[in-house]
Formats: sequence, structure tokens, C-alpha cells
Amino acid sequence: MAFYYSEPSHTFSEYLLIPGYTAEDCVPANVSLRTPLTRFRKGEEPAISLNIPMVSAIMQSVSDDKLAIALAKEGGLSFIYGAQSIESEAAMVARVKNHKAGFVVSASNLTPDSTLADVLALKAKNGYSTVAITDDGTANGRLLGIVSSRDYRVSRMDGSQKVSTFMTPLEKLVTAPAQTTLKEANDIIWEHKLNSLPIVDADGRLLYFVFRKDYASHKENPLELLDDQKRYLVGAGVNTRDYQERIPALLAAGADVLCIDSSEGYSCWQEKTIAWVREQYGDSVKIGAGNVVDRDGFLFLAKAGADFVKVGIGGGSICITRETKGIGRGQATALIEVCAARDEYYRATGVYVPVCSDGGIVYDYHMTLALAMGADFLMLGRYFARFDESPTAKVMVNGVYMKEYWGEGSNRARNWQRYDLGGAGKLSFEEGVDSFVTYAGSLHDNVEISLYKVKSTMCNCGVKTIADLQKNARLTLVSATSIVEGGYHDVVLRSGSQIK
Ligand code: RVP
Repeated sequence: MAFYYSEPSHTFSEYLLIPGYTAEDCVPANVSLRTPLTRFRKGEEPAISLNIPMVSAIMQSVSDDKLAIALAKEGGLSFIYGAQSIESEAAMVARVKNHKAGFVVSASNLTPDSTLADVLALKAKNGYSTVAITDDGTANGRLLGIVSSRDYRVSRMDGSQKVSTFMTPLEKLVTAPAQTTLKEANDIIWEHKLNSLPIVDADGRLLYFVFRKDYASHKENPLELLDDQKRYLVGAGVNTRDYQERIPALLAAGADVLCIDSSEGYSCWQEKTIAWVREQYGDSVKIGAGNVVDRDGFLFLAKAGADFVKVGIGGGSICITRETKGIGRGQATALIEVCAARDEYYRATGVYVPVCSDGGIVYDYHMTLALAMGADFLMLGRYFARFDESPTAKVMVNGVYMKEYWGEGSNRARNWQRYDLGGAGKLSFEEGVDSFVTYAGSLHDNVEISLYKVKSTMCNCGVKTIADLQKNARLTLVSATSIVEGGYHDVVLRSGSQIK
């Protein structure tokens, strides 16, 4: 006879936190959200920790290099999507690693033979007003000059005029050598009242620009997630098919951590993939695995050597796995059981394997609940898809700005490696939808507000760290009737009132 769980499985919205005693120093400013990303032994530090408990989903519509840079700036980490060629995934990873905080690889480049019309077309296309003029028109060619909006007047000049006639030539530019630090660059910018400072190597090749505004942003982001060479940390998704080719390429590009991307991770394929990584690289390469929804799945992957384990099947906002296949589990119930297994494994072995709650976060308070239930960090798709930095188009739908967001199991993504079990080599049926999410502005502004809410709730619970929240949180299931009580009720909203 089949096994039946005696309890129904629950989602986040069915739980609430009960406040604890709040001491005087328990204020959001004193809360640390630092959390382990990879496994560690009792008494040791994890090889990688996050400064905020957020990672972005391994999805085409979420995690490219642009989002990865924006999120690392806040203290979190992106896993660049794996459903693309090995070369292009590795190139995205390399772009994040080459983006020295505050040092920007030039995005707008032309040759001296280009025309004013070319400058204007480039500006219209990418919005940048500083164009590097190099011998070959590439970002790392020999620097010959710069064109900024101060160098031309559209009303007085002909579009066919050559760049060489109006650019600010190299001899009139202030430049700095390769080893310049961000602090030194900023001093030069202020001393010479510059908007941008080109960093040039010994052969005169352009390496980066430092922009005045980027230095300010660096100072504003003390939680930036950097490696020992002050480069942003970045993760990358891998699959259980082409890992022997993909993983070396991603590591060569500089990936700091990998994650096996699969809708269901309690499988021999994940075990084989991790075993291969251990054979090739020992413990030096970090790789997470998943997704699972129960104790057995967690213990299997922890024993296989996963550096972290992801939890969640069917709870993603774009996911229809439960409808199409009838598998999955309420995210809260899955998380609570897996986190108990993680603690059991830690007690038995002295090895802590962090747990990631993946999918189904709708409200900011769900983040706090997931952490209280034991998650060490959260993977978010829909949340990040709404921001300027996500890779998808911003479109107007019925008078409202939206961003596109589609599941990896949708026909649009065709990520068959994530779903196919038996070597069919194709997406046999859809497990995800193609959708829109409401555009929400910049990642920085949103993450700041969401995490301020998380910290405030933690203070209500009397804790200042995630570890203490996991230990001390008290949670209660709520009845359907009290869920109604939790929203506004028995009032008539004034027009314009907004519920978030
Ligand atoms: P959400 O944050 O609720 O949008 O969920 C994102 C998660 O959904 C991803 O990290 C992944 O685990 C899952 N996903 C991605 N694509 C699909 C699908 O097409 N079914 N599901």
C-alpha cells in the first residue's frame, strides 16, 4: 500500500511568526543577515558566505551578468542560467568577474573613422554618453580619444563628420595606469573635475573606465560580495548532461560556485555529477544540488557531497509541475522537514549543509518565514524578474509597465536538460508558463526595502542574526478565517490606497 502523510502540506501564507522579547539594542541597524552558502565543519568558517540571504534563480529571464553584478553589489549572488551554450554562459561569468567594482569595461566603443551619426546611434541604443575611441573600435583596443556629449553639438554639426575631428584626443585626456586603486582613481577624478577616468595598460590599451557616480555607489554598498581580488562573486547553473565540458569552462571563466539545476534532484544523475566534481577537483570546487522536498532527498544529496541543497518542487510562480505531473509539496512543509534533516545530519557528522528555499516567495514576509523555518538563504525568480537589471524586455500591457518572465520548463525556454529524465533530449511537455510581472524599478531600491522589513520582523522576534531566528522563532499555523482577519477587512478602501 502507498504511504500517506498524515498532515497536509502547507505554504508560507498559512504561517505567522509570534513576537519575542525585544531588547534595547535589537534594532534593524544591528541586525546581520550574513549567512553560509556552502557546507562547513563545526567550528570552521564556510568557504563562501552571503552578506544577504538572497540568490537569483537559474533562469533565462532572471540571471544574466547584469543582474549578477547588481545583486553582488547588494551582498547576494546570482547563478547565471545554464540553458545556453557553454561559451555564452562562460562569457557571462567572465563579464561579472572582469567587472571590478567601480571599474567598468567600456560598453560604447567606436573608431576615429566613425561619424557623429554613429555616436548618436550608439547613444540611442545603449544610453551611455561616454564613447571610447580605440584603434579597432573594441573595449580593449588602443585608446585614441573619448567622445562625450561635451564634444559635439547636434544642431551645429553634420552627421557625417568624422569622430577624429571632434573627439577629445588622448593627449588631452587624463588617464591612469592598470594598478590604480579605486580610491586613487577617485582622487584623480576629483582633482581634475572629471566625469570619467580611463584606465590604460602599458601598451596604451583601454582596460576600464572609472565613473564618478560609480565610486559613490561603491561607498554606498558596504555589503558588496567580493572575492580576495575585489571581484564580484558569481555562481553558475550546470546540468547533469554536459557537465564534463561545461564545468571546466565555467571554472576557467572564474565561476565561484556551481549549482546543479534540476526540477527534481533526488536522482542518480546528481550523485554522478557531484562525484565527478569531487574526483576532478576535490573540495576546491563548490557545487549545490536539488531540488528536494523531504528528509530522504536531503540526506541523499548531503551524503553525495552537495555543498548546499535546494528545496522546492512546484511552488515557483511560473511553475505548473504540480498540475502537469502531480508531484510536489507545499513549500513550508518541505522546508521544515528538510531543515530538520539538515540539523540531524549536522548533529551526526559535524558537517553543516546550508539549505536554500527555492521558489514561491510572494510577499516580503515570506522571506522572513522561510528563514525562520530554517532556510539559510532564498532563491528568487519572480522577485528579481521585475527589476531594471533583469535580462527581459520591459513592455506596456494595458497601460502598466511589465517585465517578461517565463519558466525554464516553458516552451519559450526549452530547457530540456532541467526536466528530461530518460535521454529523450527534448522538452516533451511544458512544466512552466510564459508570463508578465509588474515592473518594479531598480534592484537596489527593492532589496533595501524588502530586507529592512525582514530585519524589522527579526527585531520583533528578539533576534539579530539568521542563526538565532532559526533557533528561537515561534511559528503558528493560521486558520482560513484568521487569514482573512490578517488583511484589511470591514472597511471600504479610499481610491488610490495601495496594498503591497
Ligand atoms: P519564483 O521565485 O516563485 O518565481 O520561483 C522561481 C523558481 O521556480 C526557480 O528557481 C525554479 O526552481 C523554479 N522554476 C523555474 N522554471 C520553472 C518552470 O518552468 N516550471 N520553475
